[in-house]
Amino acid sequence: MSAMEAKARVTPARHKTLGLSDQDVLDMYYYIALARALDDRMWVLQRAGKAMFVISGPGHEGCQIGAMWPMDKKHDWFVPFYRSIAACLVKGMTPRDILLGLFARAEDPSSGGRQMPGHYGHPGVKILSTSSPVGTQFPHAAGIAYASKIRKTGEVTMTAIGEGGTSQGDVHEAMNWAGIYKLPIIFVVENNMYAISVPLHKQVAGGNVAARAAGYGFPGVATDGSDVLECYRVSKEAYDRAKRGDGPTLLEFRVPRLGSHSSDDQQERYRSKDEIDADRRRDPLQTFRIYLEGVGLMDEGKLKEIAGRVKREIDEATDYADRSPLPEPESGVRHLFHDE
Ligand SMILES: Cc1ncc(C[n+]2csc(CCOP(=O)(O)OP(=O)(O)O)c2C)c(N)n1
Ligand SMILES: [Mg+2]
Repeated sequence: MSAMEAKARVTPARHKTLGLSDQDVLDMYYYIALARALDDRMWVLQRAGKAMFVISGPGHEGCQIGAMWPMDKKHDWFVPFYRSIAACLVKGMTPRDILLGLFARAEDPSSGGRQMPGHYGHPGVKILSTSSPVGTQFPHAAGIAYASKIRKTGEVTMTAIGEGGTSQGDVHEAMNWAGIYKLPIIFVVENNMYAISVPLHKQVAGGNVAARAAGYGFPGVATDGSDVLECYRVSKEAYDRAKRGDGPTLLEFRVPRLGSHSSDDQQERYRSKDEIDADRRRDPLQTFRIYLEGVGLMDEGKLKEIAGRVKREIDEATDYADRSPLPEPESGVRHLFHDE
């Protein structure tokens, strides 16, 4: 939605009718701002030669925060993809954890500096490590959800992917399996209309990701990914459904793509200026701020306070990760061979 539509959607305390407190929505905004500032910092560090590669999620933050909000951060599982920064922050990773990965430091919780940046994982907060081949996270997540069901743990699993990744066979096998066994799982597709430079119509037959869920016997819902509260609403429904034992949901969030695919890409080469500008008008950082201002929860002072807090945290995390030691070279083969 655009800024104008965002203004039109400000109804008195829309968040309260969804069961969210004033503090909840302020915290949600804080996480969007934190993820965006972290994203910006990573690009600066890459351009300054401090990091080899960045793949991040500007524009995707609003839907990720809405999706992760209903989850039990300690009990439930998340199987992310490389754009899941905001979701990983809400789940319990810190800016330090993310920047330790960017700098490939020994203390990086995702892989001890062995993986590419953006391959998030954290055993302490039940985030399963991301594999590089897109689509593999779906069967991994379905496997976790199947184990939870057998063990009757009550855990819900959420996984996320881009719309291009849904072309992979793994995705369909996982959804089929999840549908058959009514697994407690939420499949999130963050549709930014491109898979690197390949547009949706050359990647997704039929052009509608959410519609695919019908083939596997569970609901698929398409939502404007720049409307944070609507993303929360559909995610809460999916979460409650999984908890009740009624099975999976496929959530397609149609998100703006504010940046290039990665630091090795330049989207201006294959997208028109008008198209990129139209996406910029749907920035969730802006649309959610408009909502908060509209219901009287945000003003200049509050914005400054949040920006200051975010900057302090990211400066501290950057210094910490920068000073942190690299892995020992001898540790490079750890976990590849059996340790005696
Ligand atoms: C199986 C596989 N094929 C190709 C790649 C290279 N690759 C990495 S990301 C990507 C694009 C994925 O696009 P999409 O799923 O729409 O996610 P987005 O990056 O747009 O968020 C591709 C082709 C890969 N990692 N794995
Ligand atoms: Mg995409």
